[in-house]
Amino acid sequence: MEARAADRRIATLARHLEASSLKDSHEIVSASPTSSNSSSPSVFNHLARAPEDPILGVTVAFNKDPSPSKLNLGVGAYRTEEGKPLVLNVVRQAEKLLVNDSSRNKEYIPIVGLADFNKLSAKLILGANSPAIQENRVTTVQCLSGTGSLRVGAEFLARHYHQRTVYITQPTWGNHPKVFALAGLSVKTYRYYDPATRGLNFQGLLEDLGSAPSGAIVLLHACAHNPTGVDPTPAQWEQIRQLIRSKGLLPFFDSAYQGFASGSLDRDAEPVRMFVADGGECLVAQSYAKNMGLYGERVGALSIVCKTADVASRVESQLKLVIRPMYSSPPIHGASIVATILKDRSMYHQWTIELKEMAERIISMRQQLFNALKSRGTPGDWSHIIKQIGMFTFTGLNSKQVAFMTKEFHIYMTSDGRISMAGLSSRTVPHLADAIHAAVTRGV
Ligand code: PGU
Repeated sequence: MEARAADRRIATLARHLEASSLKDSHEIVSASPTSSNSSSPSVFNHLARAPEDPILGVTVAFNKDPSPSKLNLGVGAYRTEEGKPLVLNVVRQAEKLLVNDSSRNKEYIPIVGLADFNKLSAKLILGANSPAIQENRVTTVQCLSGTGSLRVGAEFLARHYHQRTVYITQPTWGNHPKVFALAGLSVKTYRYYDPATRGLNFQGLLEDLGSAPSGAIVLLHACAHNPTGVDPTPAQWEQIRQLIRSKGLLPFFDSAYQGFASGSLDRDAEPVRMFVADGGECLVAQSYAKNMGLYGERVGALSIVCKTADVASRVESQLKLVIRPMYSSPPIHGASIVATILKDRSMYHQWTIELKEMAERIISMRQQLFNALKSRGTPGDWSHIIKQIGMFTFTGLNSKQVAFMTKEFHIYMTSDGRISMAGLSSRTVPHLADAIHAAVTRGV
């Protein structure tokens, strides 16, 4: 098999480590010829300290801050008006049913996960009446949340797809390039966001995808683009679809926020359904972290929509070979919660209500922050706060301003100026507005 990019990188890294560890072991041998003991240096002595993750590291720094007024707007995780994590009532209800069901056991589930969960997940994203599902052209595997679904999809493509280049939006979620590069794909970017308009650089997007090599994989954020909060309009999606199909590019949707953009699960799935409706192939990674609040349960799904049922079943057989040596089979609990909710009409309905409440609270935070900046007369046009959608606002604040707000106001956010609106409440809006006002007016 042709050496993959990741293999080459790992081999180079291994050679480098080998060279330095050989040197160290030589020194150890001459210092202590008998054997290693507690006074000899660690076999990991050569390791440099790795930096914290740019997103999850924000929480690490936040947790260390003793200030009572500290505010974490880094990670995209929903908080209540009281600033507390939220477990949805419908999730509690499903968990009770599961715990009280003594017929349940803890046996391994299949490599591909729970059958019910997979079927219902495909239905959730592709639509109840999707012809692709009815024709058995979709294979769905339960994975470890959105990240795991992307990674399994990327590993599968690196092994079995002829074109090893993936195009991701500029900018994008910080983990995307790592997930794809370490799976062995070559990562390129396409223009997406225009800082001047704080909107979509549609022309740039069309040009870059238009000049992508035929067959290239294109990562698309299904809705609520992270970090910009800027999505194409339905008409723009249609143009993107035509371009992708005419060039034979392969769409790979990342759906981490279904329901969070508009408050409607169906509306947020429209871009994906538009691509599936044309009969072409695509991949979709789904996460239940945000829309069901199941962050730490790690529940997600990868669906691959194929041309025929026969191809789909062969794809699934190969996905099993990708998954088995990675983690063997996925965990039961989170997927059982999701399946319990999705298959019960009344629980499903209750979920949509709670989801809408979360989406609406975020929208009201946008308005409140916008109003607070307006009332302070903060210089600049802040209308993008109410125009952008989903969990995040891409404020336009630079890394120095962010550092200033952290130091002076104990407000934590990613250095690219992204704030998680879901972490904000009516109580904390004035504090954030004061901080932004100070950062902008003091010429930081
Ligand atoms: N895809 C996108 C676009 C995301 O924003 C995230 C999470 C994921 C996938 C993966 O989520 P899972 O938890 O694996 O389902 N992004 C959040 C959460 C923190 C993180 O970086 O993982 C964020 O704050 O950007």
